[in-house]
Amino acid sequence: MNAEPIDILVLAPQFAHAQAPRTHEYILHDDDSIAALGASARKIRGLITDGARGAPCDLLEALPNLEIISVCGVGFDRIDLETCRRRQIKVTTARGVLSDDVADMALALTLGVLRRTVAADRFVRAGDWRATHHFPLSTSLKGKRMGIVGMGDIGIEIARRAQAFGMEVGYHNRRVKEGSPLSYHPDLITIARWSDVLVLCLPGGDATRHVVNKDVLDALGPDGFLINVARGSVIDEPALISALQEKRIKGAGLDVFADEPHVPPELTSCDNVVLQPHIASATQETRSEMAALVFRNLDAQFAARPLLTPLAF
Ligand code: 8YV
Repeated sequence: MNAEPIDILVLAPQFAHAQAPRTHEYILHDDDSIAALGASARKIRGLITDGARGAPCDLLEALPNLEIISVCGVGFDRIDLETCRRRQIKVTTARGVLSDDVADMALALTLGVLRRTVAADRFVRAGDWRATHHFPLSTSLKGKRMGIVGMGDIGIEIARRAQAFGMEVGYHNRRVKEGSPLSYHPDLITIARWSDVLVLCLPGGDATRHVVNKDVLDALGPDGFLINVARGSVIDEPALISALQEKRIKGAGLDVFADEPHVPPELTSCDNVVLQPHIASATQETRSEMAALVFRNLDAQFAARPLLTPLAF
């Protein structure tokens, strides 16, 4: 351990207090308001945050000596990158370690909605099996087309899994993935029209806000399903609710919402949706790898070594 402890502000305590190995000694400040930090604010050299909390402008303004933001997640839509660029604050993410679990969740939601496993569980618990002996037929994955929006690390893993289920996979991305054998669709309407299951795993933020709107949902159509493991902000949620209520799409599997943890009652009362509380990366294994990576990046920064997973921006 180096002699001089380094002050770190913690906005994501569940990660910072994990038993992650570290080579520096850190003083972890859990104060969640800038006022509570008081004079300590000047000492803060690192910030641990997550996708939900990010690093807004007013917080960065209050931390004049901040050098690095270590994000416990891959989403950086709530980080004020403009300020980071101007002040040369480095940003690292948990890129790589959570792709498998998030991809698993995309498939779990796909199975939940198409095979209706969650509705069938409710059916058994309610005693309806005994009463009616009949649960309605569901939908096969095999032979269906899955359109993936956002072909990054997570999209690649979703594609591999979907192919193992016998699905045909296509994708939409800002750029064509050179060498990918999957069919490329140049815009959201085109891929929605092509897909039976449209899976969203694109970055959040201003550039993608409400890109899944009424027109995209109508292109997906009455036999189509929507899966979202990206950010709630990418969907126009009221448009999704109308599409579900009016059966203009067949179902949805959602891990993320526009205003978490508030989920509109129109969604919780809807039978053709499966809802999760933003837990795609929330397994013991992945969360401890994410915490370890957070500290490995901080250790690298304070030992003047190259960062492991720097964000290029
Ligand atoms: C985490 C996420 O749930 O990686 C992301 O951006 O949204 C998730 O993996 C989140 O960072 C923890 O709050």
